[in-house]
Amino acid sequence: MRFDVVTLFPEMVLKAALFGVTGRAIEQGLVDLAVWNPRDYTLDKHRTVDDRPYGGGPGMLMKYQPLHDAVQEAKTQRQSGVTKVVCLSPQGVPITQALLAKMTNVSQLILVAGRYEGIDERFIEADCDEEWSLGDFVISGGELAALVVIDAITRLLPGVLGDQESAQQDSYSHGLLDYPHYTRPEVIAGLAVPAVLLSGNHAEIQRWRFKQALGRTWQRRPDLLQEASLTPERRALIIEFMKF
Ligand code: 9D3
Repeated sequence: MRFDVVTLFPEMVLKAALFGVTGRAIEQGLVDLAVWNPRDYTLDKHRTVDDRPYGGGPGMLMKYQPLHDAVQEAKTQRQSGVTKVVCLSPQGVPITQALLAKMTNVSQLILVAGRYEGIDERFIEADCDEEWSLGDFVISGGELAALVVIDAITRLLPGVLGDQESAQQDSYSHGLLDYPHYTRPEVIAGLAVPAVLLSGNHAEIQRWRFKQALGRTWQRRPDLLQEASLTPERRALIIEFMKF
């Protein structure tokens, strides 16, 4: 899969992507990453990428033409298959694992990172297929969001994770938060590893972990527990969890 990021801070995206899982995927040729700076597509001597909003108000907007030309240049690098253009902005639909999973069959994903107060709406209407957000909080631009998207999609591509990690990913598609994890030593700051994890009883360990996953989801993310998925068996486990 090929990622193209249109950004005023290309080195921020390139450098960060070279770490860890994404860096390895790029080295192995499973992922290609290129960056395009709209400033390189300006036509005036001051290389202007921003302008004032019609109707007034604070801040500046990203101009249409440099963004449009940068995206067109990225499209000339198109592989066989589908190209999608996604704009990252606070007004986008919130990114979910399901949304990202749908993108694994796209061969070129062009991610447009906004800066300033926003982007001329005609660019979003005429040039973008989708508009995505990280969630309901404010960050300073779309670059970190583009990196999040690249990381999360790369992890889903065949051959990127080891067999064990991939299988684990499958088993967490049950939509619950993870259970707590412990490693050596057995006691830290007076806190002991739960006895069941030392028992060697794998059925009991599985039941305890599932109870923890359900209980923590109920406590912290009740929005993830749709009424439908709360079987009588699961309700009983949550009630058992509540007793601690
Ligand atoms: C005053 C209105 N603000 C919009 C909520 C202004 C504004 C804040 C932050 C305009 C642009 C930005 C830059 N943010 C992004 O480009 C961004 C973002 C975000 O701020 N939150 C969550 N997801 C994303 S994706 C891109």
